[in-house]
Amino acid sequence: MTKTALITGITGQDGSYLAEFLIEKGYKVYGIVRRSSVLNRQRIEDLYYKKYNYNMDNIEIFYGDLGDSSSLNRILKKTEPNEVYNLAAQSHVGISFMIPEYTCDVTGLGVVRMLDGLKDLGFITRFYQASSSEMFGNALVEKQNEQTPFLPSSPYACAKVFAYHITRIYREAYNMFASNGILFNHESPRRGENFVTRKITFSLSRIKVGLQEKLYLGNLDSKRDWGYAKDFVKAMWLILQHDKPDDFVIATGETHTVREFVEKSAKLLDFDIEWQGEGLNEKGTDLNTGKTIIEINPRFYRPLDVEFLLGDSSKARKLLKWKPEVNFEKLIEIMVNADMKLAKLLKD
Ligand code: NAP
Ligand code: G4F
Repeated sequence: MTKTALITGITGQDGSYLAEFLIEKGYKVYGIVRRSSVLNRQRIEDLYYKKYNYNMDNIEIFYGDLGDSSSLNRILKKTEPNEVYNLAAQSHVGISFMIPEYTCDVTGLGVVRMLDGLKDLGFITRFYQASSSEMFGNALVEKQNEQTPFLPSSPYACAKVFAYHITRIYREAYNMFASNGILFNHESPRRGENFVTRKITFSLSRIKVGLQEKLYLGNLDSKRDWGYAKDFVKAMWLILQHDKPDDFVIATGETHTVREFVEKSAKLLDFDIEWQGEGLNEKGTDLNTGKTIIEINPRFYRPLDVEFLLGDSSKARKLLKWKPEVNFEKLIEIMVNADMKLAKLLKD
């Protein structure tokens, strides 16, 4: 029997890598997409259109929305999936301060809509919830693990804490196989251009070929535990293959500042950055050309930021035998190479 999986958020960074991973494993993948005035299927284009030439044996797409339970129920009923990966969310932390109500609706309540639909249909399905290290907020511990208390610092994180607990509650109350993957930041060439890592590699590459003059950033001293998205989607699958539903932290165990990410990316592109000034007046100048190419713009500061994240994924490493393959340096290299290729194409 072919295993089936339903992915919400299949058009996103993680959804697209997970779809590829599962199809390689022999799954039939169903994906939920939102209606938009311009088709935004770039990340699954190769898979859906080019590789399989609209062949629906491997992948099938349905219109739905996490804000609309009738569409979700209809899709669940029609697909009866063995596994559900709930990846759809308004996933931008900074933007969640601008659209808090919408974020809580989709990122928080959307999860109840999925879980309740599954409960009512009564299928034997394994459910994965995309929980986040943002839930820890500015946790006062050196490394965050499954025991670390949550202290959310944004509407996004607050919605994710709700989603985490409602997943646990459905597991305990209704005996459902519902697990949380508490994933630390993971990046790739498919990362949205307004997340800091991609913004850096995308903008510096464009500056290199003359398509852009400056890169504007916010908090340079914030620290994140950054991994590679392809390594992290494998962990999602392993979480649902475990013998019982449970919650797992997935992280690399290394933390770096945004500033370090800039410096390492710039070096690969032969920029020689010197930092001058402080706070909002800080600037990064390329000593090779004397041009200031990095400036701070207050609009990229958040009303409240998480300054430090560092994950302890010993539980997943022990029980799931998961470990990341790509380290910080290699991740930057992968992203810079992909964005430089793109910038050169755009330039020509
Ligand atoms: P992403 O690239 O922003 O993708 C989000 C996906 O959700 C997109 O496919 C988006 O569709 C879809 N979506 C948004 N609102 C929706 C709605 N109302 N109904 C249906 N679909 C909707 O995010 P990602 O980086 O792949 O992350 C995947 C999940 O993991 C998210 O839940 C995120 O919060 C969580 N997470 C991510 C990280 C990370 O570092 N990447 C870490 C921890 C947790 P469109 O393409 O139409 O916008
Ligand atoms: O890249 P970011 O926007 O990612 P953030 O806020 O850590 O959230 C991402 O990871 C979470 C897991 O921990 C996910 F749950 C979430 O869905 C998302 O995928 O920002 C990282 C850091 C922040 O401290 C931010 O203030 O970079 C800082 N930063 C500095 N300048 C900037 C910028 N962030 C963005 N987006 N843009 C800037 O110009």
